[in-house]
Amino acid sequence: MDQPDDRPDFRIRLTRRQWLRWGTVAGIAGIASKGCSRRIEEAPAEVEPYLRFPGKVAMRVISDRAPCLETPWRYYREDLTPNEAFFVRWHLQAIPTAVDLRTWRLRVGGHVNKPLELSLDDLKKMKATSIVAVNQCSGNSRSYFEPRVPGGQWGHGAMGNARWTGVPLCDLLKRADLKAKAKQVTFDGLDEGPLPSVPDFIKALDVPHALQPEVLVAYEMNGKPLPMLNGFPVRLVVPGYFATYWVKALTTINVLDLDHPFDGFWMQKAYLLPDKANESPHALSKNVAPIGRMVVRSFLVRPEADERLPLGKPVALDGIAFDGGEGIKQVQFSADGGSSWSDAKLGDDLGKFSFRRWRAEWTPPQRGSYALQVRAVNGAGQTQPTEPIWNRGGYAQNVVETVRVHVV
Ligand SMILES: Nc1nc2c(c(=O)[nH]1)N[C@H]1C(S)=C(S)[C@@H](COP(=O)(O)O)O[C@H]1N2
Ligand SMILES: [Mo]
Repeated sequence: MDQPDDRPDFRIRLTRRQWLRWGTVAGIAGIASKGCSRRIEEAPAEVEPYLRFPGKVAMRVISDRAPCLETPWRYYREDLTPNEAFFVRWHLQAIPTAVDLRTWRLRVGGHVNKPLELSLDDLKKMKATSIVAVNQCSGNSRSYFEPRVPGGQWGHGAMGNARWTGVPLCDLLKRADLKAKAKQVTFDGLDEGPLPSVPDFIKALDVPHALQPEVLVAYEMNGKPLPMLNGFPVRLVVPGYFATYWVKALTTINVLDLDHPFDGFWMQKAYLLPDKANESPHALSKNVAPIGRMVVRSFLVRPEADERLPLGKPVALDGIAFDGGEGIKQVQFSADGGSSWSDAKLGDDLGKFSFRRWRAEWTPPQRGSYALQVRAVNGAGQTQPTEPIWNRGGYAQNVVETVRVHVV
C-alpha cells in the first residue's frame, strides 16, 4: 500500500513508514508513550510539546500514543476551524494510518431487515446534507479543574467548528429497515487497542436520537475529505452532543434490540457524569449516567491572556459561544471581573449547532490589569456558572472564564 496513487481519495493516505517516523520524532522530543493520562507538566521543562502530525499544523501534543493534539488558539479567530488545525483525540493505540477505499465498506447490520454494505462511492451517491457543528471533547479544559482529575490534560483547544457533509444516518437506517424492536444503535471504527483485553471504542445512541435528521455519517469536513486523524473516510457527526459520540473511521453500525442500555466499556465505565451536577473527590455521586448534550460556553479569543494593550485606544474584543443545540441568544462581557456586564454583538448565524461569533469594543479607563470575562445565554435561557462544576471525569467544564490583560 506504499505505492503512490493519484486518485484523489488516496492522496491523503499515510504510509506505515511515515507514521513510524512521526512516532520517532515524538520520542526524541521526549513526550512519548505514556498515553493521554500523562500530565503535560511532567514533560521536561525545556521541551516545547508542539509537533506536526501528518496533514496538521504544529499542534500541542497532549499525548502522542494515541495522538491527542490541541488546536492552537489563534485558529478560533475563524468561524470554521481549518482541517489542518482541528484538534485530534484517539483513545486506542492502533489507529488507522491508511485506508484502501477499494476494499473499505460501511456496514449496517444487526436488528435490521436489509443489512447494508456500502463503499464510499455508494455513500456519495446518496442524498448529501451539510451542517455546521461544534465538535468538543467532553474533557476540553480538563486541566483547569481543581482538584486535578486524571485524563488528558487539555487546555481549551479540544474543540472545533466545521461544516460536515455526508449522508443523514436516518436515511441509512431507513434503507436498512429497522426491525420493530430496534432500541439502540452502536458505532465502531477501525481503531483497536494494543491487546484484545483493551475494550474496543464503541459508542451507542438510542434509536430515536439516531433517527434525528441532524445526525450524519460525514465524509467531508469544510468541503474536503476528512483528515486521516479526524476519521477518514467517514465519521459520525452528532450535532449538539459531546465528541465522544462522533465515532471516527466508522465501519460498523449495529442495531440492537436490548431492553437495557448497551454495556460497552466506553458507555458504562467512561464518559459518565454524576446525575446531580456537582460532586467532590470526598463525596462522589452514587448515580452516574453517560454524558450527552454539550452545555453553553463562551470564550474571548482576542485579546489573549497577558496581552499588553495601549491606554487611550478602543480594544476590539472578539470570541465564540456555543451550546448543545438551542443556539446562542445573548453574549455579555465584563471588564471588571464580573461586577458589570454589557451586551456583545452577535456575528453571523451559521446554525444552532455552530460557534456563534461575538464582538464588542472596550476602552480601558486607566492603566492597570483587567479581568475580562464573557458569558453566554442559549435559547433555553441557560447560562454559565461562576464556579466550576467539578466531577471525577473532568467533563463538561463551562465556568465563566477570565482573561487577564494589562493596559500600559
Ligand atoms: N474511532 C474513534 N472515534 C472517536 C474516538 C476514538 O478514540 N476512536 N474518540 C472520540 C472522542 S473522545 C473525541 S473527543 C473525538 C475527537 O474528534 P477529532 O479527533 O476529530 O477532533 O473523536 C471521538 N471519536
Ligand atoms: Mo473526547
